[in-house]
Amino acid sequence: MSSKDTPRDNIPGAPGVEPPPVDEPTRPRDPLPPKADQRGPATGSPTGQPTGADPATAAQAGAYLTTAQGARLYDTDHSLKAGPRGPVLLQDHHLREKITHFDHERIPERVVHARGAAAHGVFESYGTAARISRAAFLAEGARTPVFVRFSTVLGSRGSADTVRDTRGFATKFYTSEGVFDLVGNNIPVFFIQDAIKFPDVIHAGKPHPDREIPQAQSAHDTFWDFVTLHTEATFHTLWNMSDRGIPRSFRMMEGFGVHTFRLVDAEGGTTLVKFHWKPKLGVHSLVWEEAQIAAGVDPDFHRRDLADAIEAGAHPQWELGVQTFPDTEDQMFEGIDLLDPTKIVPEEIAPVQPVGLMTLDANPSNYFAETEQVAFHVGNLVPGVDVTNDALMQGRLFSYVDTQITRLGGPNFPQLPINRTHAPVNDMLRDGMHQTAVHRGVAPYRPNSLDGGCPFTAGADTGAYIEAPVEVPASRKVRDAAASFDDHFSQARLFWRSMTPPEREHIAAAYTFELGKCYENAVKERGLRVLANIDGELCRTVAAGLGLPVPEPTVPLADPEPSPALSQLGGRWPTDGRVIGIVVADAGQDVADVRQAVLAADMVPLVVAPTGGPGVQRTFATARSIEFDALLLAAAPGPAADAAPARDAKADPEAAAVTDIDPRVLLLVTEAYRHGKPLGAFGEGSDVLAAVGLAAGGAGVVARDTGAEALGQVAGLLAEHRVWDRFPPLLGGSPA
Ligand code: HDE
Repeated sequence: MSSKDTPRDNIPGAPGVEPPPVDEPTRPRDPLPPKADQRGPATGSPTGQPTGADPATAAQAGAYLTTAQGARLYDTDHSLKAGPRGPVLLQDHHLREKITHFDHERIPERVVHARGAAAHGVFESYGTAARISRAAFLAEGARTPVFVRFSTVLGSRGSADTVRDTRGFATKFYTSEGVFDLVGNNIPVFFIQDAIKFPDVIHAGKPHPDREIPQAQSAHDTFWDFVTLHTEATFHTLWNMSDRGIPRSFRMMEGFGVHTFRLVDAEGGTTLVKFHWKPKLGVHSLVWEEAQIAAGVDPDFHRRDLADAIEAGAHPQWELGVQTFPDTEDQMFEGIDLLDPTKIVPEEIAPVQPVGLMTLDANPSNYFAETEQVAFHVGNLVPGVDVTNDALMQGRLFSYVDTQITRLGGPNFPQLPINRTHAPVNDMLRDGMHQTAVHRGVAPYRPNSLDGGCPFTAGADTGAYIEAPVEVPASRKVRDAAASFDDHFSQARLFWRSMTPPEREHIAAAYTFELGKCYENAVKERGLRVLANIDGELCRTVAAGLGLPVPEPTVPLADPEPSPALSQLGGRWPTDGRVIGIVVADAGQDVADVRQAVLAADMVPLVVAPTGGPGVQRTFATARSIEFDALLLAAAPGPAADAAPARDAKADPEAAAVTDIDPRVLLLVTEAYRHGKPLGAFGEGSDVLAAVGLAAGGAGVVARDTGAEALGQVAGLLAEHRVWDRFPPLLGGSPA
């Protein structure tokens, strides 16, 4: 990063490009430029042609307030009235324009995946897939601009980020051959095997239709009623109940195309593939209490994390990889039906082969224009990438365009700047709401002679998208599925058996919590019947929590080989962009050295002091443990002036009575400890550890002479994400 790009004071999150004055500025000047970390969509024309225009031309210009038509205004605070105390005049165009536009600012939110955050980036192809796909973006060295939107599924636009849910991971590749959208999730399987059931699963997961509660949650009767009756949802539900349902960060999630795709090479040869995104930072999760606190304290936790990391220069990266399978007539691999989206192919039997690297390097410059208006579609394919007969995928091919027409107000949404292709467009689609192309000619039809016969159809040699001419199985018309789709439990058991002890604890706790939040006992009992078909110990643990009898399994329980790739534990990963809280005694305490050391390690230091002041990012009143990945204790601050429950309910008077340390600091440390976060003390900071009964040298708790030494230890622990030794196993499990 150049110094021009460095966030102000090295702390991301400044609202604007320059610090504001205290007094309102009155001297006219042009709009400020965007922040260094921000970028808008490329400035192509609505018909996909490069214009070479400066992106600033899409932004507003001029120092003076105007109407939408560009007429300058002298007042925007008073309506035009018949005298200072008189009625408002209908003539007031400015009033009407301002209010009318405001009245229409909202558009319908997405029916699913309404809550999201996005970033711009680039995909660089290794060329390793060129052998199996003729797609230009997979050719060696090809660099393709991308826009990625991450999302939760169930919640409304304003819901919290850290709820237990599947996450969307949708990537728009602006390739030279047209837009390719890889619209995936962070979980490799789905609740249903056929798109016709999508309204059912979503209606069950959304809030109850009578009271419209709970928001953005699966812990309620209708969800569990459905997934326990409709047992093909078992495996996806288990993923949701695992730590995958509560990611630490969008930057630390895997992405999956879910369906099997068909790649087509230059000679027309085909290969079946499953797409995987592998995050360079590893796959990490929150712990449930942390997720719940974050949902209240910082509902924008994931959105902020992504934007801050990019602003701080910690640009997240994912490797795109494919599992490849021969395109055989039965479309099976090692007994696994590749057309069944409720099944994975374990990476141990079909390794993920890297094909390129994606780097997200810029934040959007406007949420609505970009993140909200982006429109993905599973059918946006390019030559070399084709679909399969997966009945879930086939229904999606219809749904995505259809939903945009309502959401984005008509059929011309591909012309919105964020959706514009970078390949020239010559369609025969005309008119419609918000048409921004200015078409020429008189013959938007084929065949024609009046426009010289243009547009012409292309062939394979001129880059046409030609569907792979695969055989369609000769059969009868039926509403049915293959017999292999009836196995709903064996891969759930494979997943359970692949988990380490702490991961199993989290799963058992999640089921106990979610089923425990249901009102109806019948639903809980049915939930236990499903668990009995996954694992006896899991079922017994949850049954004990629910206070219900343990049912017998109704299917034979096999003992499949565990798939270590499914576990999130046991490795060491980069810590770029992780947040370190540094607790000081007062705003004046000099921790410049340790701050610099945190920055030098590509992490973000946040100084936490009793009150605000220069160089302080959080106070004891504003800080909460969930925003820090680890804590450095540089002092043992006494109770601050606001350390009283009347001022701050977190200031537990009982804690204050037994120590002379501010009770909010004690809460910070005990919560961070409970959530498995590394704690490093230096100087008087060791007194805080003693006050909460933690011994230096205990699991993930270190005391050192200097901040640099303590940071070194903490960073080493953070590479494993959490201090897993703090969670002694109660259940069995594969060793980490
Ligand atoms: Fe989607 N899905 N979906 N979905 N989906 C939508 O499209 C749909 C499915 C996914 O950030 C909608 O533009 C059907 C699987 C993501 O804008 C809608 C079925 C997977 C996003 C829709 C599925 C996904 C969506 C809502 C059953 C993972 C957010 C708004 C066959 C592979 C994209 C919109 C973004 C969004 C339909 C199942 C991923 C209604 C009918 C499986 C990441 O068209």
